[in-house]
Amino acid sequence: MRRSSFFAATGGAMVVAALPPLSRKARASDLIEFSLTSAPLAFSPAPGVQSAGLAFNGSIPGPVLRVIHGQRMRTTFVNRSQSAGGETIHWHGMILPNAMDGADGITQSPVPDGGSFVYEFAPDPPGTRWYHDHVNYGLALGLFGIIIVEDPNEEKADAEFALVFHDVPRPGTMESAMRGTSDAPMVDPLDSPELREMKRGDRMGDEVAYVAHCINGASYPSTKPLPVKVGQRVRLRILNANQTQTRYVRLAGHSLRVTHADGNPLARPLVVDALRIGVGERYDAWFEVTQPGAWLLQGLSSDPLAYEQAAVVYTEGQERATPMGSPQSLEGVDYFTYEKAAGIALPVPPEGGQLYEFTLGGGEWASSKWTLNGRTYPDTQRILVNRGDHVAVRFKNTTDMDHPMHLHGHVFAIAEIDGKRLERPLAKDMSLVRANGGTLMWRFVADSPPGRWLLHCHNLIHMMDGMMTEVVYQ
Ligand SMILES: [Cu+2]
Repeated sequence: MRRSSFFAATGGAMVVAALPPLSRKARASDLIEFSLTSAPLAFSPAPGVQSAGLAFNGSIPGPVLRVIHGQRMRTTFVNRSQSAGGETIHWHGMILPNAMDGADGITQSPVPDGGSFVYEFAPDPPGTRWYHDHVNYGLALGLFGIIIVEDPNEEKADAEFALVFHDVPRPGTMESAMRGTSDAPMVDPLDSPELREMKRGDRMGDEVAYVAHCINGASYPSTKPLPVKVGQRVRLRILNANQTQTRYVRLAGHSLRVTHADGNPLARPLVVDALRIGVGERYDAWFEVTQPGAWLLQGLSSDPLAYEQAAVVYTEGQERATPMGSPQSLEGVDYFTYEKAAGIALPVPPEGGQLYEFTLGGGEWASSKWTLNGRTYPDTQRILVNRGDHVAVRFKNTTDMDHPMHLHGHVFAIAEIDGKRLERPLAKDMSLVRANGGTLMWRFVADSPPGRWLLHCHNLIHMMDGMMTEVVYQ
């Protein structure tokens, strides 16, 4: 007999309460049902900032969905967004039937306003994944959330928090960035490789201006604090849902023990001072509370508004203490990189197989083209595979921006960076390819369900301006 259990994913303000463990009833169910409704949401992420967004179930980010690996999940999506182009839900980082992938115009038609669609699959692999709209600007306006696929065999934390870093775009800024005429500056923190590679007089044209920097939908000091206790080992599941920018994340007074990259376990945890999280990436980072106090968890940048992207971590009785913060700089900060990570805990795809090479280009001033080998989607070269093929994809970035490259429906291994082979490849579904000549190579086995799987830059501007292709199972 199949048992089923229904959770109304509730709306309202997102509370950074420690994530509750699943109820006994939910654990005993074979099938978990969720309901997600998209609709316009007027919200104020910071004092004086009014924003017209789109939300799942009335909150930005949408509710944290949680299932146990092995359970099936059925999600009824109802679109009340009033968007002309419709919406879909993409399950980012999941290996799932192609028809459930939510790729607009590829695996399904967009769900029109007033329509609905049922997504059903067994979420795999376990880890911190996310879900988001895959049509036009829906993602930038707020249609995203974290989904946790719990691995029952994993080390348990004493407390766990899901944190979405996202930023609210200034109205019209996405459109001007797509035309390549944006006046928004780059805002990476001082001493970041991104900022160091900027040349004098660089006119970006492609940056998006943000009016508020949020953690779970609010700016500091309105962010919900994270209550912890002395002696706890705390697990943070962090998503960068910003559409265009890398985030450096630091917790003052603590190092972070990174155990998972994009939800996939590292062979060995890596202890760092800060995370470096590209667009769409997730990291699981742990810390220990060894003494009473109050500390800021911050997203670092050179943007004067950046102080707003922070939340207080405090022990009982320290609610009113002035929290310890970190400088808005990376000088002397040991931050996470793919090269430092101890690598994959999954079988490493063997070397060899078909190699595909893509030069990442475009992004000239006043141009609305971002390209793969000089072409924009849908005229880009496809990767044609037969099930079981070994595939290698090498990117060469000739532009002056990093590109967060993403593949739907697969976990790949980052096998080589800037021509250097990684001793232990890193299992990911996102990968930042360094600007100004950087190269990066993926290896994967084409053993996902057959279909058409998008491969694209997850910078929303670059994706919509053409930096996209498909892996097609023949
Ligand atoms: Cu890009």
